[in-house]
Amino acid sequence: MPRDPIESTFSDIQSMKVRGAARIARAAALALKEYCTHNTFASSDDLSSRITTAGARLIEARPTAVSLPNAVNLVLNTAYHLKERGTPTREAVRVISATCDEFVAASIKAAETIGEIGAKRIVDGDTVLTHCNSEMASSVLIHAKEMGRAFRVIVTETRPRFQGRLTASLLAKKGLDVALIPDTAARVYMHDVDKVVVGADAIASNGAVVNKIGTSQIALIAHESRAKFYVAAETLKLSSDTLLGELVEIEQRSPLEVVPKRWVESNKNVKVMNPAFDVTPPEYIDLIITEKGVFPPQGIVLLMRDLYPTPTTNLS
Ligand code: RUB
Repeated sequence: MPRDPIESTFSDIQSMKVRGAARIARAAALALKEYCTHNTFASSDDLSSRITTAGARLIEARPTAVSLPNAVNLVLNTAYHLKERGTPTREAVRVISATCDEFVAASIKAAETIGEIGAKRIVDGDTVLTHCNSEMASSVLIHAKEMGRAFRVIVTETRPRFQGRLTASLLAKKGLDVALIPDTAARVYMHDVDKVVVGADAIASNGAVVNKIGTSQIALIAHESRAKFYVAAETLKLSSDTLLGELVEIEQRSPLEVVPKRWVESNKNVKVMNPAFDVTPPEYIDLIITEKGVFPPQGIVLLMRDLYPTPTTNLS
């Protein structure tokens, strides 16, 4: 049977075969491109309606990374406008595919730009802590190394899925001086840390950052130790719906990521909870590094109003 790009990408994202907010967004855009180039459509109306259903399915794969709906909606808006203009189907397919490719190229470029901007904040002698596996945070550290900065990196394991191991091996391959620690050792080592750099799955209009579970604890102890706390994230992570009072949904994942099945079976009275993300309040964040420059968390709302003037309702 031919591969269904929507269902296979849905399952890759849900199972975390594809993970990390930027990669999830790129995978969704490429799935929509494949969907529209490998199917036949009766009209641009038919294309717009079917790609909207496909996009809605992809958005359901994981609820927290706002880059996913932001990427899908960009493609769906293009399809909608092409339909409204009565664009011939073949041309509509061409424009939508080009939009998806441009989105992916812009996302890769944003990671480079964030790396270049963020690297300027790392200086010789620094100890930098990072959590989970963020392409944007890693880009900052790799660019700093390429700029010749001498610093060391501490990476938390990031239970329960151990994404920190991915980060540690990536950075070590790039020649960085890396140590891996259990999440529970973060406070012990924070005394040595000058800066924390993490990524984001969503950024709210008040500057709060949603990222991998454990991030907010690290922010709290960084604050206690007077270490700087930086978030590296493309503007695609801005959740414009939060301007309208919406909350970012925190994904709860399977208890089986935390404990083995036989343990669950022999401890039926224990409820095992596994939230995948948490929220770091703006007061614990020094800077948000984006491809459009660096912002204090309090400045995010202005950036959001510039980039998303009409989120869902006209606020003016
Ligand atoms: C990944 C995670 C990352 C952000 C940012 O969580 O929390 O810090 O997604 O990543 P998960 P990036 O492993 O559950 O997807 O900078 O790569 O977009």
